Amino acid sequence: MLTLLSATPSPYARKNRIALLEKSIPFVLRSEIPWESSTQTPLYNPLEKLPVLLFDDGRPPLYESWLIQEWIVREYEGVGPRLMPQGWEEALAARRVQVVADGGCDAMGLAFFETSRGELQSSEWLARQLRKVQGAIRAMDGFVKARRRGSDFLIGDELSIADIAAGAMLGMMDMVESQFGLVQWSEEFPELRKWWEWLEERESFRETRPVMFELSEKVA
Ligand SMILES: N[C@@H](CCC(=O)N[C@@H](CS)C(=O)NCC(=O)O)C(=O)O
Repeated sequence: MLTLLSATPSPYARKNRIALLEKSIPFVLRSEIPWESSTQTPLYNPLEKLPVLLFDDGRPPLYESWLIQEWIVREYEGVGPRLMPQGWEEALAARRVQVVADGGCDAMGLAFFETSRGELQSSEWLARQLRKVQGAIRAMDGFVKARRRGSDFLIGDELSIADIAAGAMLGMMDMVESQFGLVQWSEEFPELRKWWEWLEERESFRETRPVMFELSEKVA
């Protein structure tokens, strides 16, 4: 049985959870708070980050959400939706969307912790990260507008790692917009919002909506 170390608000772990659910692969979900001293994450990932995929047959843990996606796609190639376009150009395009989505989440994470630094907060650093967040959202709007005529999905005609990554990033942005007001995107990008809301109705997305937790220890 597979175990996924996850965090309830994590857009990265959400990508892997959605891929596993879409392919109906059974797994145990273990939710952690990777910023707290009680976390088990460093036991499995020297970078101390979630998600981590654990195997029960002695194989070493797999970490980094894009790498776990690649593993799922390859290992379960004939099971359920492919999640990766077959042609090289389209596969590259899907991975490009994922890079932008993950990078947008990285920048938002840095911005979020910067706001907790009180008088040490750097307005330049915060502005830089939020600019990247806006850039990622704008790029996502472009990807949605550029999708193939007649297709709901970002690359080709089927759900892929691109839609999953974009949806997970926008889910994070939605949570941050409503709970912390660090970003506003819904009004500026109505078509993107509509596409994301459509995606969120999919069962695998509904089952994995992000839930914020309280941090009891100082992180930054
Ligand atoms: N590039 C990594 C990012 C993962 C990441 O930042 N995860 C957060 C949780 S949402 C984490 O574990 N942070 C702990 C830390 O940065 O120390 C991936 O895609 O897996």
